[in-house]
Amino acid sequence: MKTQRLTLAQALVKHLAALRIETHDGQIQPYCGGVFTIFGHGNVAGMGEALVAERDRLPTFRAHNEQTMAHAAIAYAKASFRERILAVSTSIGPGATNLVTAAAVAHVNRLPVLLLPGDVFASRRPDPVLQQIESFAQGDVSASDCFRPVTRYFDRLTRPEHILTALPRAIQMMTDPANCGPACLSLPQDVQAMAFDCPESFLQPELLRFRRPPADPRELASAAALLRQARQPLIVVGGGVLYSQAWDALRAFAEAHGVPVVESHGGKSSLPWDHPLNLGAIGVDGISGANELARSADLVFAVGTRLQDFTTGSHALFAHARLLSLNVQPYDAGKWSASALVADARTGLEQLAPLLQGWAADPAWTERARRNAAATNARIQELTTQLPQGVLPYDAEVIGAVRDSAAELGLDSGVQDVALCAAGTLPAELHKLWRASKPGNYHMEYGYSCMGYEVAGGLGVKMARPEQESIVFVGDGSYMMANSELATSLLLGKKMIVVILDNRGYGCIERLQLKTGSPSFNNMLDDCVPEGGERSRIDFAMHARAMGADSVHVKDVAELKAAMVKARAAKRTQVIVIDTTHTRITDGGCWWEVAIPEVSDRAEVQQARAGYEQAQQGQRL
Ligand SMILES: Cc1ncc(C[n+]2csc(CCOP(=O)(O)OP(=O)(O)O)c2C)c(N)n1
Ligand SMILES: [Mg+2]
Repeated sequence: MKTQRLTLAQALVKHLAALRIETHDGQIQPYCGGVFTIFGHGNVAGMGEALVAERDRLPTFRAHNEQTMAHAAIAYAKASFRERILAVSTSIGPGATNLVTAAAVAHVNRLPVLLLPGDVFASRRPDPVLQQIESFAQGDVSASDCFRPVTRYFDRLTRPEHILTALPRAIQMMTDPANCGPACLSLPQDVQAMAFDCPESFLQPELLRFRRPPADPRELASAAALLRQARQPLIVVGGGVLYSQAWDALRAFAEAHGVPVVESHGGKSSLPWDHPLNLGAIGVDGISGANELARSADLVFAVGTRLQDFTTGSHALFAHARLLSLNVQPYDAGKWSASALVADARTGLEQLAPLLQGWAADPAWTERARRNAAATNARIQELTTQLPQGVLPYDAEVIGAVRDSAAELGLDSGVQDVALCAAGTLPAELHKLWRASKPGNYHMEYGYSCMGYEVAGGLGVKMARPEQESIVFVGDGSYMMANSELATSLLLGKKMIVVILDNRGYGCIERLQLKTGSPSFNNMLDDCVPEGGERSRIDFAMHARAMGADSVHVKDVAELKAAMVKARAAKRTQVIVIDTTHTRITDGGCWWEVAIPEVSDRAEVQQARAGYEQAQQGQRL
């Protein structure tokens, strides 16, 4: 066996640089697009030396915060339909634990990212090294153990040759459609620098391919029988449809059988917004037309969705329908006593086709859905084009102006733009109102809904899809939580357009607080000034300018549209700030379970509790 004397870090980096993947459409591409890293003593010597040597084959990107550089890597994987990844290398201690929230983001969203935190000396010679947490009771515990519950594969490499088994396992998991998620290889700093005889075959890894697991014949037959009984079926699509690139199969299925489609946050953009059977957003953030139809469905065919509470209206939305769930992951397929159809989404839909020949939904149901979809789109047009008079705009009007600015340049926003968001009021409005014409053009991190994903996510999207406009919608609260990768976007020459909606506080939580019976408390900035404090006056445009971006604070929706036209024409990162109100929203008519106190002196809370208990009666249990 031919070998090379290499350190663990050198072997790791060379393997990553050599990895190729055959994408679903048959192209051969590098699997790892590069490595985000912030160096510290825990990785600068070991990983740093290995990365600089391979920088022509595997680019290294410097960022400003470990959590957010991992967010960028996660967004990159999502925007690539999980076909390509970025790796993330950090120092030990705080550099490593800064990654933990991002690991959780990737874990819930089933997205691949290779996390490479440094770890304390395996030799224990300098114990405690700077930034070692020191457990009194467990000698083998370090900060990196925090990754165990939030990664799908965790390994601490205490010998250099461990890389030979650990890295292929991590990659196997990340390219497996059912188990896909974040992998963490924790790298003690002395082991990173230790040499071993690395087999040359490890440096020329085999071509990676994606699997499309087919359905079990008996599950398939039961699923077909269930569908054939349905008169008012409804397809609920999730992110699995996008990751499986099943959009053509989905469209063919819906059209062949006259089945209307509604979209979760993860599934939105699987069908173009104006497809006659696409009713749009379902659930807590859904639009009333889709939610209204869902209540009458007799069979819900869930395709590639985790069925989280926002999709199911906390299990009260289609509580009485039968549930059939096509999912590549059995954990998801079996949720809520669904009839499970475990398979890749595209393969499963294609396998069902011959078994369903001649079957169609009740024509009156399909017709009702078509009318509903047309009416919903007319309503969306109305909501997103009204100009508020004498009051602050709300998110719908901002969304419309951002979208319609494309037409001024002869562009189609639905085709050109990737709209990205994660938390706050905006997800509910974008879910309902954003128009996406192509798969992946709606990028919502709503598995963890992690404030601070947005700006960094926009960077990751631009890295994955340089030919598209990466448009970040972000509230003032989320922007304040994490924004430093704005500077990274300029450093790396990755343009994005960030639209900040400044309603001066945590608007969505304020509304939730009032709805649950509490008074305004600790959410809006003006309600949070103690004696001796100062009224907050954050100048977002000035802040963005200080980070190197071009920025403007517009005074209304008309100015926003004009600024967006300029921003689209620009080459570098643009930030547009607009003052908005949190007091107007687009209601979708769907309940969400938020636990209300059982006892309280406040009449408003008692009343909210009574409503809560009543709504619970409608849940599927
Ligand atoms: C990291 C994190 N912390 C807390 C929350 C809970 N949370 C969800 S939305 C929100 C407020 C968002 O404020 P902003 O971005 O200004 O949006 P707005 O609702 O005001 O439009 C909070 C605190 C969260 N989702 N993520
Ligand atoms: Mg806000």
